[in-house]
Amino acid sequence: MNHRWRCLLATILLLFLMGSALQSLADSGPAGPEPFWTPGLDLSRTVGRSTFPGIARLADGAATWVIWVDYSTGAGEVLGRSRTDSSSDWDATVNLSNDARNDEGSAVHADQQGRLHLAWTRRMPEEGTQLVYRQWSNGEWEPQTILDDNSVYVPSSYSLFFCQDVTGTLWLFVNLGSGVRYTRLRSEGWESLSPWVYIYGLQGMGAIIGGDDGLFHVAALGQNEGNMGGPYDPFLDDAYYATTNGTDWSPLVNLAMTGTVAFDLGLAWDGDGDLHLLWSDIHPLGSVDSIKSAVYERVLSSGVWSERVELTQPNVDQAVQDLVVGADPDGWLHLAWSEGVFSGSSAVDLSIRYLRWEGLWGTEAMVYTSTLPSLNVDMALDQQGEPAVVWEEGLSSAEEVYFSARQLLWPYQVFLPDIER
Ligand SMILES: [Ca+2]
Ligand SMILES: [Ca+2]
Ligand SMILES: [Ca+2]
Repeated sequence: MNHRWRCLLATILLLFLMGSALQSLADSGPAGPEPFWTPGLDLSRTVGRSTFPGIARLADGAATWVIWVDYSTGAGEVLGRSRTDSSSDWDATVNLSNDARNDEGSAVHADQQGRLHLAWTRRMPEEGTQLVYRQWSNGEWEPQTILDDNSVYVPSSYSLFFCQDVTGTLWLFVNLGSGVRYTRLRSEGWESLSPWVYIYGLQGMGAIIGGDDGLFHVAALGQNEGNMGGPYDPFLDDAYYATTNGTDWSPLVNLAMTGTVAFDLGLAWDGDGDLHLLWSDIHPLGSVDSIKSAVYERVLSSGVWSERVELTQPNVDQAVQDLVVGADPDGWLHLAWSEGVFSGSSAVDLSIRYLRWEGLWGTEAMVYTSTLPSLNVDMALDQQGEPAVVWEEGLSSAEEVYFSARQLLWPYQVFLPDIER
């Protein structure tokens, strides 16, 4: 076909498409924008396992960072990739740990001053355990700082939680089993870590959030128990709640009780000042206590906890795994989770789903549909309250880190995909 014919055909096609678009606009009247999840983008693309992604958006909206732990060199490394939000163009992957020892358990947080805070655990048998910190500010990563140097090799990486208190001070909580300690960021840097405190009944922190009351509110895993207080399934957990000022802790209260066990936990304040505590139950086949696999919620309003409510739409053989929940600047809540179906005793076809709360929980949306495991979802919200999620995708020997963002598309708008550089 010669050039003139191609130009003519292209012009005819364009006129046809414009006509169709105008016709559909006329048909639908003043249609609003439609929410749309961008196709899952593989951000890691390494030969080894790429796991436990975290996502943070800078407060000024300039960039999004995705951080994960990668095993392509044998020992774990903390890798990161960023996108300038105005261009949707992902920069090359950077190695943020870059150390022969095992770097794992990363946590990332964007503060209101436009900085990123990154912490992780560095371990090596015979060489002990370190808590490593790195800050991104003024457009670059500062050198690594060692916040704690322990000659003991601990059996797993620490669970790390960045959290702001009511005054805006940033805290880093460090959890290992029933032990918790913290450090606070001062103008001269991080304080020395507080001594370990051991919390009766605590089997692991799931989420922590600062409150207007000056306390931190904690969702935690503790012993699975029934009405008589005794254990149902000693190897499974229930969802517990406590408050702390960092040093002193209230007793842990079991919010799950009978009929469910807890696997993953989330916490968020809504715009009315009510606290939502969510947990996932993954064990209907492994526990006499679990009725079904689902995401459950209880809400603390004026000092009273609501009854347990199932948030996920019930599906046949539903298999829910992990979840993440967050609040946007308007006080609406956003929930993303991993859900598939049970096939025999294992969960298959795990996909990523999304639900938002605007006074009531809305209708489930699919973020990413997959026949491979889609797990360990994390989420960040922009100033307009639009979420972006990351998760690990693939078999448990070859996961990659995937990204998808919710966008509002007007009927005549064209989706421009993220670019893999
Ligand atoms: Ca990989
Ligand atoms: Ca390393
Ligand atoms: Ca229970």
